[in-house]
Amino acid sequence: MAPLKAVAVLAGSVGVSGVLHFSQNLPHEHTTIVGQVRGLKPGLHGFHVHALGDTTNGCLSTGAHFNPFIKEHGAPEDENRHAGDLGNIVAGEDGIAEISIADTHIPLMGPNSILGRAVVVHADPDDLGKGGHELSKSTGNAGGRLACGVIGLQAAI
Ligand SMILES: [Cu+2]
Ligand SMILES: [Zn+2]
Repeated sequence: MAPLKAVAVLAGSVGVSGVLHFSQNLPHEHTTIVGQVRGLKPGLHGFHVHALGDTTNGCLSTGAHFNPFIKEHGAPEDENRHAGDLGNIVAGEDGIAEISIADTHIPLMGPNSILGRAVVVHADPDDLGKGGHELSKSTGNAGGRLACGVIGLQAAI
């Protein structure tokens, strides 16, 4: 069975952009995400898979964090986390975040596939559910949505 590949082209209203490549080799194995996001303020930025691939109202219409198992917001390494909770990406002084993630909660295959949903990059750090803010357990209080992209199928080469 060939690996399943997908791509998301991120865009937003504030000059943040990027391309992310997704790959999964087998059902129940991890999905990898490799790519770059540019135009960011240096530092941490919340990074999630949101439930909907709807960008009719920009990133606002991509819904909440992808959460098929009705859990609370958390860190990627937490058992109690939304499937879409990928923590933070880190932009350097050049505003570029290099992304290399392997995660078992975001399959491209099967009933809880992230295909057709959206990746979102936020203005602020994700507090991973531990910030004590009223939004910590739902969004990580990660602030506005700077850029997003729909996760779409790519040719398996
Ligand atoms: Cu988000
Ligand atoms: Zn979440």
